[in-house]
Amino acid sequence: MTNRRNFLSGAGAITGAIAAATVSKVAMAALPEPMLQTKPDTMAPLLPPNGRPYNPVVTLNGWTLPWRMNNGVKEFHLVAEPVVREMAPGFKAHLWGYNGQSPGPTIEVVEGDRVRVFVTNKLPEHTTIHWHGQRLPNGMDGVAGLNQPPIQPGKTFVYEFVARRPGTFMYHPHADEMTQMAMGMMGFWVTHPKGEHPLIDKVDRDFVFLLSAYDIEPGSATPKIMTMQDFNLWTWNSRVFPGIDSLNVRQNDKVRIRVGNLTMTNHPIHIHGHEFQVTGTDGGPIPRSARWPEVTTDVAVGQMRQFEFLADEEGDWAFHCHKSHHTMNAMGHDVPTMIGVDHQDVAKKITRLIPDYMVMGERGMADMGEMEMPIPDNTARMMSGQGPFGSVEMGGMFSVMKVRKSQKAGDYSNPGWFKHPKGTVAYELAGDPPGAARAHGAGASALPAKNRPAQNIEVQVRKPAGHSGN
Ligand SMILES: [Cu+2]
Repeated sequence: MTNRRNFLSGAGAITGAIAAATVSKVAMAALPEPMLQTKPDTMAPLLPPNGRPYNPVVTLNGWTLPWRMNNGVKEFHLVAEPVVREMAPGFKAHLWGYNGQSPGPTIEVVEGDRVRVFVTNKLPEHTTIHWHGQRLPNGMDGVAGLNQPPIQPGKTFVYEFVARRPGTFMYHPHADEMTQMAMGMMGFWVTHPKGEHPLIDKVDRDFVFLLSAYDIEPGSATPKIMTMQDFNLWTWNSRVFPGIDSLNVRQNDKVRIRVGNLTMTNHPIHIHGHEFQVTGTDGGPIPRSARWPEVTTDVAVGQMRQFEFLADEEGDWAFHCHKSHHTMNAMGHDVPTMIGVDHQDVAKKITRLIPDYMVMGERGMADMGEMEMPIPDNTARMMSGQGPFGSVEMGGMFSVMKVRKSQKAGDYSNPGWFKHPKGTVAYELAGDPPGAARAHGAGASALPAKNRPAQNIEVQVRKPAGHSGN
């Protein structure tokens, strides 16, 4: 961060065109230099000069916006602008965002902080920012036309309010929302509790994920903004697997994951190997007596959820949206189901006309993950990501939580793949399998003749011991 020193020393103010008449003289004198994110890597939280009374959140493949104090007010500067977001290696999208990236930087404050946010508009059209979930004066709520005039291109507006309640929040435009959210304009906001809070526990790792969706044709770079439902890219912090960093934790770390959903559909968020409790919603922390254990929690449109667990099982655990189409990237949605269809003969005829023609999907779509078939430039593979045992066959809203005993205190670098203890990995059976029970009349006979097993396996259903039957 070469900008950091300038920022902290207060040097460098925005000049010229952006210095707009809408900002008062007092505010202009204090306008902080806009900070930019230049790479999609996860950035370590910056240390404010006077320390911080909280454990900062980790925005995977993102960052937290630095602030500066001005007479007891925490000042931030957001710049709404076109950005280029690398969604995965080899695939860059042309989006709109804040301070160089989409999503915009995470804003982190403490309950009771007075916050001043300068918002400079470098988009080709007007915008506003709505502070989703916050208690604030009505005129700071950011709905264009209702609470304020829109911020015209080139202008800077000032929002100021007290962060009254601790919790998980988001920010996004409330002007030409359909376009601006389809283009990636959104960010996360976390208000930490002031001191001890009876319902908000201290955690070792605190991850934030903003869910968004895009419709970008394979080979192109700009989202189709009129799309209502048929999105083809499902992203976490505007990244798709294998472009999403892993969640690296030490064994027995207390982990909190905060999720905000600014897509047009719900997402059942699922973690492997552990049970969690939803400890907070958009409205704040949940009373302890009302929490229950889960392994999947649905995050509906416009909602925020935070859930917590003890990461006590070592390993590489999948963490993903459970809608299977949301763990795939562009392509695949218009492909007919070919399972069980023998089209070798047809393929031979087509190959005479089109030499590069490939038979696809006859045995399912897993081949797609392995074939590495040619795809248009600037396109994320539909399902990919290499793991220690081959292709993970995932895309979109998928990552891995890496729980390690050996992770040193304070070191959350990527430990690589899990080394499974001997005898703890599923293995191929040598020899013949034992008989398997199957439902009457189902199974092999439904397959085309050439795919049927040579013989049916004898069905043996045993009653549980001690059960007298009926
Ligand atoms: Cu989903």
